[in-house]
Amino acid sequence: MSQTERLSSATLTALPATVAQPGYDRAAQGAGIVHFGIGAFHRAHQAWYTDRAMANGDQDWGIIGVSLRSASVARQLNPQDGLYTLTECSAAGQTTQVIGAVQRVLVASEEPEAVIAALAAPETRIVTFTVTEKGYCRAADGSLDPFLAHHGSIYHYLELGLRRRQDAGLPGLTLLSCDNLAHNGRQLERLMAEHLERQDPGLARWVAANCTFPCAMVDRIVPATTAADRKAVYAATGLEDDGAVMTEPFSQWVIEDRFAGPRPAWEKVGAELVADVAPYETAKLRLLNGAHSALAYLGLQQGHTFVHEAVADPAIRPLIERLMRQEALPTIAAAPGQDLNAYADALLERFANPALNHRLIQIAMDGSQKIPQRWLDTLAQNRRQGRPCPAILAALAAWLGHVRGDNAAQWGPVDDPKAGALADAWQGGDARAAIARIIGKSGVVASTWEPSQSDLDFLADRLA
Ligand code: CS2
Repeated sequence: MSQTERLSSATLTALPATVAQPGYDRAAQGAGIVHFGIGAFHRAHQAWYTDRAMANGDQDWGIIGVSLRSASVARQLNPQDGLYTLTECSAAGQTTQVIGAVQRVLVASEEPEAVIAALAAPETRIVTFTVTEKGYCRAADGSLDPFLAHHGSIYHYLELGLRRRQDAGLPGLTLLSCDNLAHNGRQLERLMAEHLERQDPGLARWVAANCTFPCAMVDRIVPATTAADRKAVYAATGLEDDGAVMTEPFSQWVIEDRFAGPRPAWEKVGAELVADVAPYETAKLRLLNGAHSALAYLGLQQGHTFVHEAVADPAIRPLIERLMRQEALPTIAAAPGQDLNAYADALLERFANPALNHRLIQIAMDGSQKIPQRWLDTLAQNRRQGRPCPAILAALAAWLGHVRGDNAAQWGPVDDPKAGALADAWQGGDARAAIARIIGKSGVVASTWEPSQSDLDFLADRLA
């Protein structure tokens, strides 16, 4: 065998015994799931659970992945028959396995008909989404931005696929958002309804009667794969893998039990099916993601590159502890048995994982889409309860500095769909004016919170 042979169905037999392979006959599996946004996170999370479910005896839950625009994942995975490796990294070392749940990847902008046909296939029962916060096409007031929704969005393809199902008399679908939005299922349901009310009210009624939109909390830290990671995977497997994903050992998926039809028995392979996801989702967004974004902006400000460096910095660590335990935690009504202090302890340990090399700049992207559910809702609730939030305010000041361009010399231009509007808000350089243009009722960022006079003093002082 040549040294540069690539992972595929044909080369699986060449893998060493240390690399676990799909525990089921891939060729015998139909596809039951269409997934939009087949990035590294999906491959390390929902696809990993689904792979385990099929190894556990579930049949016909193969995944057809869809990228809305970029052909890069299709180029990585299609020549590999959808196969890729997942490597769990911790201080104790790395374990690599091959995941077989993904059957193929479609690029919607290049082959829209194939995407519509996959959505309309009788065997498709579930559509899952990891299209990131900006993929939901929300305007600053939270409503659907019709311009964004009309141009190659999930809504466009769903409309065409669901209409074909309606016309064919097929059952509806479960549309399962796996993005880090508050009440993600309810938001997708509302935004989809707004789109269909404009396009086809009859289809809107059919969707309301035949489809469901469960909420879900998804959690696994998945840093972007680097060239060095691919080399390590090659060393462990003897095969090139362009689709390799690196992740932590931890994983959690809490799903609202609200399916329109059949589903894999994900609960038998580690997922939790519950009546109400809200306490898990709120805790995850405000503690994990809230702390993550704070580490990103405060860490970049202090010259760090990775999460594990920022969380170990004595100038940052107390703020992260405070943000989680004194600011976010009191705003969450825990579910029975949910121990939020233990959750915060576990998060600090996960952030400290020295083997993950999770880049702060990766978390720093798209802040305008992330901070509302990570920080601003927490600030609003604490305001009502009369509790000060100096840690979140310090993080917010660091973000405002980031979008002003404070880190651009080292890390390049601000990566955010609202980068232009954020830069415009900073024109003139006056911090108070910029803050007013960025946060508030008609600001760039959708906000349930507005700074008080003393918050403004605090922020402006830090930005001086
Ligand atoms: C991170 C998340 O990039 C980010 O914004 O906060 O991707 C985070 O790693 C995941 O939500 C963890 O489950």
